[in-house]
Amino acid sequence: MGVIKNYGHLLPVTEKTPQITLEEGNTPLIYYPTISHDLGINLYGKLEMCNPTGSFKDRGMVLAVAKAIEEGARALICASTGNTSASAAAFAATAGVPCFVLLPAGHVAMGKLAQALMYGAKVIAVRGNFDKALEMARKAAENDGYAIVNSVNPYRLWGQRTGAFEIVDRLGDAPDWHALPVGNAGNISAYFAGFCQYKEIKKSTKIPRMMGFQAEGAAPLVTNKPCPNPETVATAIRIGNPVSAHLAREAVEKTNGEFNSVTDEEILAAQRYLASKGGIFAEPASCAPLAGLCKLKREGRLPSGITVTMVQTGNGLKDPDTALKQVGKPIEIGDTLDELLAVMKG
Ligand code: AN7
Repeated sequence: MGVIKNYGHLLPVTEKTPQITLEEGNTPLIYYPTISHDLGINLYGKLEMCNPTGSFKDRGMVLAVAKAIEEGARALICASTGNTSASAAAFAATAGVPCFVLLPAGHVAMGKLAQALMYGAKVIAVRGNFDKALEMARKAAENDGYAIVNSVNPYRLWGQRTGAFEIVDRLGDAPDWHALPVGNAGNISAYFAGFCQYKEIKKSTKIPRMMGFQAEGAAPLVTNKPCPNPETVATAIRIGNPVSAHLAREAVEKTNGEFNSVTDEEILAAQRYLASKGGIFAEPASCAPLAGLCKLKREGRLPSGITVTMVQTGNGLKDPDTALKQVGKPIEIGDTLDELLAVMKG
């Protein structure tokens, strides 16, 4: 059905809002038996990578694009580390509006770049980082007829609240902890707002501790100051000056949550762990929460028996380069059964 049809009654939707959809949302919430056992918790993954463009961005983008059209926009613009651009380009395509996307040149995963180009967006590579590209996009959007669809657009965060609604609808109540990767800090703010909204209308009895994980080389919310030259293998969260920092801080403070950082090595180890023990191949940024939970476990700061949900924000297939650099090559053999049997015997 999609986010607008499913949850429109809880969102700023009117009869005039175009009913755009790519059937985003309604993603699986899966239980990880092996990893839960290892960590001594009940661990669930919200598979946002199962959205139509392979990331969580579709939930907010559908609403941002629908409202932009409702309000008379003639073109969309965004800056992106990759996933926002893929999502914006896809919804622009289905809605029939032009879309301009600004990407940090050379720092976007291959799959995301392919997506934006295939959906037909005008793709512009900026020789600078994401923060700089976002500044440019915001300025350009001041021109008449352009709608900016980054998470500075409030409808993005409204749409992304629906992830929290679905978790509560599925579990029957909110989890104890909710863990997610933090880049521009929109998603953690949106989930917090969603959990609060659901508690207010008595769909849940509690609000989880909001646990935000950043990459060590791009951790402005942990260090409490902007990071002028963010660097991490998790290019999705290679962001030094998050626009929703104030909202994210509020989410963490009000829930007694925390921001923490994990190294690139920890992120990649978590990516292999999630794939090989959980059966889910998520992109590096999406594995920051699991890396963070493992770190807290090592430090003796992960209470046993709690229910934790983590957001698997993007699909591992978007960034095959990073994956292939970590794992061995296939074992190549000739086309004889003897060679195959020899390999199988080890
Ligand atoms: C896979 O696409 O900012 O903290 O421009 O792609 O809400 O920014 C992506 C962010 C986490 C961080 N995981 O979410 C963009 C962009 C993945 C992401 C984040 C992103 P926010």
